[in-house]
Amino acid sequence: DEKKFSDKINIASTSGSSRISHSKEAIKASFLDSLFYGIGRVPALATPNDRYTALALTIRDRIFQQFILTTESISKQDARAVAYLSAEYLPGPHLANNLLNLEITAQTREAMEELGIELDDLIAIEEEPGLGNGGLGRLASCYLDSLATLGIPAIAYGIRYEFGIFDQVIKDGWQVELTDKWLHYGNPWEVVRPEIAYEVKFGGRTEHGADSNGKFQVTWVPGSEVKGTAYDTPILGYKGNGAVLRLWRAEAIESFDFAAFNLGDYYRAVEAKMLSENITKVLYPNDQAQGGKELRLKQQYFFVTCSLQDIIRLHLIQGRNLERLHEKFAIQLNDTHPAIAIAELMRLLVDVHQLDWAKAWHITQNCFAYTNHTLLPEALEKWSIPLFEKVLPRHLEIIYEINHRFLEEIRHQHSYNNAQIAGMSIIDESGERYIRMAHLATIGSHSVNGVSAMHSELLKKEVLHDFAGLWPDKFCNVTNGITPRRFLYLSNTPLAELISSYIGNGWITDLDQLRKLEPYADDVSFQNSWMEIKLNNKQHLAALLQKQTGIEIDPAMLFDIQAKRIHEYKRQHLKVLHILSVYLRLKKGELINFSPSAFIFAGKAAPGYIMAKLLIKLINSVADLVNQDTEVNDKMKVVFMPDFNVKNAQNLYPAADLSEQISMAGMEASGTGNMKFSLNGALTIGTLDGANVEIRQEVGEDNFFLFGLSVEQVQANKTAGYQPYDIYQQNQHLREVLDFIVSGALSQGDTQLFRPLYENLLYQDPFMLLADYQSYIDCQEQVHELWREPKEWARKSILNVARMGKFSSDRSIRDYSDLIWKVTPINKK
Ligand code: RUG
Repeated sequence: DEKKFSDKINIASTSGSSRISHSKEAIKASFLDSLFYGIGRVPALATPNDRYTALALTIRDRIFQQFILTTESISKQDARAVAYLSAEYLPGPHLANNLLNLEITAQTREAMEELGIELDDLIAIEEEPGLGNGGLGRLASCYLDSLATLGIPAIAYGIRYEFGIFDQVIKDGWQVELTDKWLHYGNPWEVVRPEIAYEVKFGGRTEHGADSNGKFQVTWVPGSEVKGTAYDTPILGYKGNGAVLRLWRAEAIESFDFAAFNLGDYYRAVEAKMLSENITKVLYPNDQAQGGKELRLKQQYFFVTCSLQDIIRLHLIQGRNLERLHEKFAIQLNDTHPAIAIAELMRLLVDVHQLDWAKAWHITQNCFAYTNHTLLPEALEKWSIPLFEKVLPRHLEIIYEINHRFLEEIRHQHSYNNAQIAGMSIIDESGERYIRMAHLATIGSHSVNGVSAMHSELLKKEVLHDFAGLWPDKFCNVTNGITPRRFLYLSNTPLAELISSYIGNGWITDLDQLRKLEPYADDVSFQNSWMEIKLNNKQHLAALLQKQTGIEIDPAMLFDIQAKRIHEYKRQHLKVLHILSVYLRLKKGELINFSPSAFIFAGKAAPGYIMAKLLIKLINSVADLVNQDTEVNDKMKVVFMPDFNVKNAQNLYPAADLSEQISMAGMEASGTGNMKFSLNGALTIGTLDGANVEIRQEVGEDNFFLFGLSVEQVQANKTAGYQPYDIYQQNQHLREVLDFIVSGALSQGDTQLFRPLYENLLYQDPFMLLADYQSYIDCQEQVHELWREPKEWARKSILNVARMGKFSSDRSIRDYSDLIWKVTPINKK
């Protein structure tokens, strides 16, 4: 009898029991229990992975202990909760972060030592879940960390991809993709919930008619069905509270294939199972251009319907009225990837739960809020109508109805003209017909936000201009943020400890407190400790890079790092032009004052993005030339760190002197790497793009290296008919650099290899590298001037960190909570 069972248990006293204490002895005992009884291993036969798994299970128990307490408080307080819908997450390795959040790293290290095990060896073997492409997925994970830390009731929904983002290796200078292995040795952090599973329909047709009571009813007769099963990973916040990451895995519905099975067609039955499981097989590896792929649409719908069915179950299970769903849940759409949720919630409310349209629409609009992450036209998701109709016929009808009602409203109540109406319609009818997912998300949400001040303004001016005119109050900005726990405390512990020894450790949960460092910016002894830690971090990175690439770099060099997805708009090739300009000038005996520099790159290119892959080849070709040239290689080195992921990133940020944020103005929605570098004391060289603008405002103009055209100047240049070839002709130095790329010197005499890149720059240059070239080169001279004054450099580095408070994801989550979700933290007793 369930009720009796739950009545008998006092959660608070049970989970506080000494059985699961945080002492060294208890950790040791739990570790051995997990090894023996959790995975059935004796120490003599235990592999490193067994030891890792046993420790992970030991820590997981302690996370659940906190987690159960949070869940109890949430259900008692009946607080409004956030449901975060994101097709991508990049949590990074869990073990070390969980130890930090539980504050048990020291005793766990000792416990392991007493058993003859090095904690760092176990931390090193963890394969991270690469369930995202880059910034968008990592942002979702930072937000989950902050939601948990702040104690805001939250559940994050996503997809349990069997294969996440590919592993990148470099062969002969080229990127080669290998399949991701994150589930290869199991995943001790997750718990499968076979009873939390929902049916998901695809395809087929709809039937319109009266039901047995004469009520008009639409029935969706699907072509196929699969089941989505929940896999939960508890996410612990700093010091205690928890949130859950619930990922859906697609499975076959067994009964569905009985017909085939009974006919003796065993293979067809198994094939159907295989096809079902395909839905969550692999993450699509493009970070910007998406769409057009049937499986991708299926993935999106699959995780959205499972999540919404789950939200409705959680709501009803407590005896609440469905008409008040929006009072209980704030549902955030992370980009348009989950935007089909608008139509799906309408379907669930109207077709399944029989609410009338107006009520359902009220609930839907008040539940959803939409975050836009890009202005790039090719990244704005749209689905061709025939494809969409094939996969989701009922949703197409619902979208038509939403659109019809919306267009009627703007035509009659707001007197919009035909051109405006066509521009705002959910259906793009300018050529082949498409569904514009950003329009659906905007119309179906009560709030739309961009991810930096500048991006939010551009969103209102450009992509969603007419909507912003219609509903000015719907639009707001929430500047992105990063978690200081993982990206300072965990990955740069020596710096974190130095900071705490001067200003206390309040900054860990209140990043604005870093301001207290300002008075020490001129303190020589503080500066020395600061720079000594940086040097140690650089030594550590240099050792890692040597292991990964064989390239040796001197830790005393200026570490100049660009780490992010490889994309033309991010302009890794502008950095290459700078490197080549230095190289050519050093060869001519110029630049006598040049401070030795290590130019470090990291980032993955989408497998189908030819130009981005050629860029990687170019970087590695430059590296080969420079690193082997004894005339210059004590002055400069070039390294491409393979396989940029959270784990590798945690080694890069703490070791950077200079952070490269050099995208063309107006292109980067926000960027978050810019924040991670700066929080670790790197100075930024950057354009006025995305969150760079706000970083510069915060750290002060004098502590930021600014170059390049502004958004307005970019626009003006375009309008005037930008001619990159003229710049090439006028700037002799630039001409030498560009011509060098196709001279064959980088490619064993092959003058064709890099020609596509060269010609693109000379004749199109869509991201205006040539226009920004001289300004960038001049700005780099300023960087080197400052580097020659170590005390000034240290001062600015300290001020950068001291002024980063705004960029904590805790601040972002508070903004979302106050402006959009109207949620408050729970009180934990
Ligand atoms: O490109 C953007 C970054 O500027 C931003 O910082 C990040 C998080 O908001 O999202 C990135 N992004 C945008 N990733 N995918 C998209 C388009 O779907």
